[in-house]
Amino acid sequence: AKPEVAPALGRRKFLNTAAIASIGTLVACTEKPSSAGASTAAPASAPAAAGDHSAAANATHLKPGELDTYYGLWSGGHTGDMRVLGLPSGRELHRIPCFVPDALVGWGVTNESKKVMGTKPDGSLKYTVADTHHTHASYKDGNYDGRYAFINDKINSRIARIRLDYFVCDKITELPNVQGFHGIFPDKCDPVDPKINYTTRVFCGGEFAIPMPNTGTDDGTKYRSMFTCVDAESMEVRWQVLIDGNCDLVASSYDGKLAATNQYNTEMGVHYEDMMASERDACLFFNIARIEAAIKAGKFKTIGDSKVPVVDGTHEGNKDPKTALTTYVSVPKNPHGVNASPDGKYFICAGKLSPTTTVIELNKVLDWFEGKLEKIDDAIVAEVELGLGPLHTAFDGRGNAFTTLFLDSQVVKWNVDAAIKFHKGDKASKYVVDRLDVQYQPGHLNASQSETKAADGKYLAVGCKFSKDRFLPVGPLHPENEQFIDISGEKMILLADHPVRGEPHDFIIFKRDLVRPKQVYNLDEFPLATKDPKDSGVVRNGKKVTVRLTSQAPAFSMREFKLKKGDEVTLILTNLDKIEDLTHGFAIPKYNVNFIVNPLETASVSFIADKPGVYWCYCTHFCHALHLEMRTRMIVEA
Ligand code: K7E
Ligand code: RUQ
Ligand code: CUA
Ligand code: CA
Repeated sequence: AKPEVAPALGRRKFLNTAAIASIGTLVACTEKPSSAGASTAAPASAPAAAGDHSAAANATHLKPGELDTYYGLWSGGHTGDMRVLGLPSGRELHRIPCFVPDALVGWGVTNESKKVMGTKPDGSLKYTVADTHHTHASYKDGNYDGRYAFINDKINSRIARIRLDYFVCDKITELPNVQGFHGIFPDKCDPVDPKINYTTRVFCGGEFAIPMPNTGTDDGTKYRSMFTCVDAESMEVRWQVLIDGNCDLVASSYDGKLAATNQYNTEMGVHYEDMMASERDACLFFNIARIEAAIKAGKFKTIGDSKVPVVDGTHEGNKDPKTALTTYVSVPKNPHGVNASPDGKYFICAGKLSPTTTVIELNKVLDWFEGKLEKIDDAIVAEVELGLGPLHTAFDGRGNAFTTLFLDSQVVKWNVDAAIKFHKGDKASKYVVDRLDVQYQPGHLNASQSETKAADGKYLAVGCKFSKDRFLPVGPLHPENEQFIDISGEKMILLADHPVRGEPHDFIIFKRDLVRPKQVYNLDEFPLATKDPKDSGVVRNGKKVTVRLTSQAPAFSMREFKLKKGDEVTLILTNLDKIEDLTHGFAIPKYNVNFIVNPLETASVSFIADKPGVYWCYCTHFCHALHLEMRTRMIVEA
C-alpha cells in the first residue's frame, strides 16, 4: 500500500529523519545508493499497479507501421551523443553524433564533421570523448520552433547545436575558462525587445571552479566558476559572469528577463565534505538586460587568452538591488535542478540533500531588482517536504509538478498552488497528490511539452539510473531504465520499462508536428558537390590530388581511379541519388576510411596515399540488390 500522502509523510517521514542523519554516505553514487533507497525505503513496488495498467499500457504498444506522436531528444551521457526516441513507444529512432566520432555515419572521419568537431594542427580530432547531460530546443512564443537543439559536453566544456531540419550537428563551441560545463538553457524571448520572441541566446552553467586563468599556478587564491551566454545563431560566446559559488543546472524565464542556476557549492569547497558544510546554498538569478547593458557600457574585464567580456556577478559587486546584475536566493542544502513552470511564474529548485523543494516567484525576484522587495528570500513562496533526494521537476500544465526522489526511488506528483498555501500556513493544504515507485533511483524526468507554455500533461518519462533486476542480465554493465508514465489522470500509471544504453541524463519530449525534418539534402548547400557524374575525375596539382566521385545505385561514377604513392588526397563524394532513404557508404580498406552520404549529400575525406596496392572501395550502406557489387578500385602506384 502506498504511504499516506503528505503533509503526513508517514513511514517516509520517519525514514527521512534517519536517512538525513547519514545523508553523506547515502548520496554517494559509488556506494550503491540503490540498497539504501530502493530496497529498504521502497521495497520493490509490486510490478506497477496492475489493474489499471494494461489498458493504458496499450498506448505504448504501437501497431506495426504506426507512428509515434511525440519526439524525445535524449542526451547520451558519456557516449557523447544525442538520442532521438519516438514516444509513447520509447523506440530509439536515431543517434545524432556531435562531440565524439561515430562509425555509422563517419562523424569524425569526414572533413566536414572534423571541421565541426575541431582539430589539432596535425588535422586529428582535438577531443574524442564527451559527456552530454542536458538537451533543450530553441523556442518561439514559448514553444519549440523546430530550428535547433542544444546539448552540453561536461568533460571538455563544449556546447553543440543540432539542426532540427536534418537532425545533424552543425556547430560546436568550446567555452573559455570553464570546467564542468553542466546546465544549459536557451532563452525564450529578448529581455528588452518583446518582438524578439524566440531564442537568440543559450545560457551555460560552469560547475567546477578553477583558478582564473588556469595556467598552472595554483597560488591558493579562490577557484571561481562562470556563467556563460552563447549566441544561438553565431554560436560565439557573447559574455560571461564571474560568480560566487558554482553553477549546476540552468533555467530561463518566459519573458527573457531572468536566467538562474542552482548552486550546491556556495561554500566553494574543493572536497565534498566542504561542499555540504552549509545548511543552505542558493539559486542564483541573472538579470539579463542589466548584464548586457553593463557590457555595452564597457564595465567588464577579460581573463587569460579569452577575449570574452566578463562581468562581476559576485555578492560583493551586487549589493545594491537597483544596479545588481545578480541575486542569490537561499535554498536548502545542495539543491539540484532548477525548472521553470509552464505558467511562467516560478522557478523550482529540488533539495537533493534536503527533502524539500523550493518555489521561487519570478515577479518577486524582479521586484527585488527594482528595489521593491526588501529581502530577496521573500521571493520564496514555498519550501515544502517531498521525500528523500529530490532532483528534477516536470509539469503537466494543470498546476501540478512531478519531482524525482533519487533516494526514495519515487516520482512524487504535487500541486504547486497547494504547496504555496501550505507554506503560507494552511497546514491542511494537501499538496502531495500521488506517489509512484519507479525502478530505480531516478535522475531526470520530463513530461510531454513540460518545458514549454504548451505543457500537455499526457506522458512522463523518468530516467532511472539503476535498472538492477528489470532486464535480462548482460554482464556487469546494466542498461538504464527509461520508464514511461501516463500522467493524464489524477494518479500516475506506469506504462513501460525501456532499456537504454548508458547513460542518458536529461531529455525533452515534444509533439511531432513541431519539427519538419527534411529527408533529402539540397545539393546547393554543399560547395564541393559534383552535380554531374561527367565532372568526376582525378585532378592533380603536384602532390595534391582531388578525386571527385558521385554515387548512384548501384555504382560509383568511376569504376577505378589511380593515385601515386605519397599523394595528398582529398576524395569528394556526392550522392546523386535523390530518393528518400537511399544512402550510400564509402569504405577504403587499410586506410581507415568509412563514411556515408545521404541523398544529395556531399562529403569529403583527406588522407596520404602511403600504401601502394589495389584497394576495393566499397559501399558499406545497403542500397540496392547490387549493393555488394557497388565498388570502385583505388589503385595506388608505387
Ligand atoms: Cu541531474 Cu547532469 Cu541533469 Cu544527470 S544532472 S541526472
Ligand atoms: S551480405 S544483406 Cu554480408 Cu548477407 Cu549483407
Ligand atoms: Cu550503395 Cu550500398
Ligand atoms: Ca553546499
